[in-house]
Amino acid sequence: MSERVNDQDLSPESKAFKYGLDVIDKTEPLIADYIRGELENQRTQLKLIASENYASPAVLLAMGNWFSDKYAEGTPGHRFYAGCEFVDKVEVLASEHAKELFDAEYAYVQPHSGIDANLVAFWALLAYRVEAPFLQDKEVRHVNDLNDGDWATLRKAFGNQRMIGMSLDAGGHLTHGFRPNISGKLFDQKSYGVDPDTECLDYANIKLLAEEFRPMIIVAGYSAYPRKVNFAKMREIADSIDALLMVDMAHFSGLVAGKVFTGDFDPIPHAHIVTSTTHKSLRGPRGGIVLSNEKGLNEHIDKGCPMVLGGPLANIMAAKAVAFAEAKTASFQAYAQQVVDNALALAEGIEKRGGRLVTGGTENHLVLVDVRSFGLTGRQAESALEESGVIVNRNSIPFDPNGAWYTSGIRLGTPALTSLGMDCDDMGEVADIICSTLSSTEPSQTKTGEISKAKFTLDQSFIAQSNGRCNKLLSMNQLYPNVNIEGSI
Ligand code: DSN
Repeated sequence: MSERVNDQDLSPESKAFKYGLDVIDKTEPLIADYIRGELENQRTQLKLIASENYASPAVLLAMGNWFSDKYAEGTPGHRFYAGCEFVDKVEVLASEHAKELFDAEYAYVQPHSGIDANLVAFWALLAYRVEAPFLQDKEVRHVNDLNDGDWATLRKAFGNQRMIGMSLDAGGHLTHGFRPNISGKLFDQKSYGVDPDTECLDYANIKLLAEEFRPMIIVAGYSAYPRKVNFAKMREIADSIDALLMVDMAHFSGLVAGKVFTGDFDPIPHAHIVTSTTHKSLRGPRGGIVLSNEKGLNEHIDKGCPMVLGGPLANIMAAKAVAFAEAKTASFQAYAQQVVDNALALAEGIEKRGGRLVTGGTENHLVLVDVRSFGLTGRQAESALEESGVIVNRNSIPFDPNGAWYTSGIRLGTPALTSLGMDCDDMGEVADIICSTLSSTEPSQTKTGEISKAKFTLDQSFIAQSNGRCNKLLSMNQLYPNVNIEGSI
């Protein structure tokens, strides 16, 4: 907890947030209280959600201003609204920063989230591969110029395409063609999994599936796979069947930006199109981006709004520009390397204490623990750890016998704790808190005498001790050490 100090001694960051909260207090004090409460929670819990991070005060402040009030559908210089002088500057700057950061020819910074970025990418690929050749064949420039019969044919062609993506239990993502997401309703999808013995991707098998199924799109990328992906190999597979390679690097874009993933493991030179969120390991505001080096694809990506996106959020694009500027620095590269070093130290610490690691280890920012090694389901492990002061999410593991709700795993990520300044020694302590909690957790019995998949017992004094250990780590590695909001009216 920050100490109360005189206003004149406050840092600029403290003044910005403290006075901002004072303004909100005058209109809806409950919201000001909830904002303070969230900071307090984030300062007192060990955050190991692999997809979360802590954006800098500069990124946070760039989001909260009058850019939020401006409509700007279209692209810089080609808007459907007047008065976009500064929105244009913001979008161009964010896009230039992204191109330089990722060494990409083209960057579209409007998507509001990862799902949106993937939707933009899917529609751009469909427009590139299906719509544009069809219009050319019919010798018209625009879909509005097609007669009703040809339009019906084109619409059927959109719905008649195939894709492959990584299966959910192997660590793939719902937006990679699974039925609960629009991508699964739009495309005929088959998924590739991992080798049952190594739990790693088997490129020969992916190639076989691709040759058999002949998808138009191959999606690579994951949200719970603790290994690197060889994008050069994925591109070879795509080229061999004339498919388009799309990489969703939402989880590891910070490691690409920080030059930890290079060569075959950097997706930008290999994929036709790359999507990402901006708020995970990249440590920016919540949002998405689309990158490409493919000639002719950019004009279709540019149509993301209004094809599948609402008007761009200029305040968020401004915050993306700030985050990309931060990610271009040497200190961000050191951060990205530390994220990976910390994940390795965490993995080793957990394995040493009896936890089974999916794939036997990690090469990125995340660790997937098979909590059956502690006699628990993922659901029990997630809840017990929350009581201990450690925030994680339960996750399916390959061939999970407990299904997607209870699961057999927990996913741990190091981007947030690394942003706090924690190092490999700290990861030893984190591994010990996690493993001692899981070892001390006992599944309860259901009313019918079976072992529950959700309920458990954990000793209260143990919980207090664990929370104390978490708070000690957090007090030595404070969140926003120069932000003090104590004493707001
Ligand atoms: N945000 C993603 C994750 O937690 O990996 C899910 O969409």
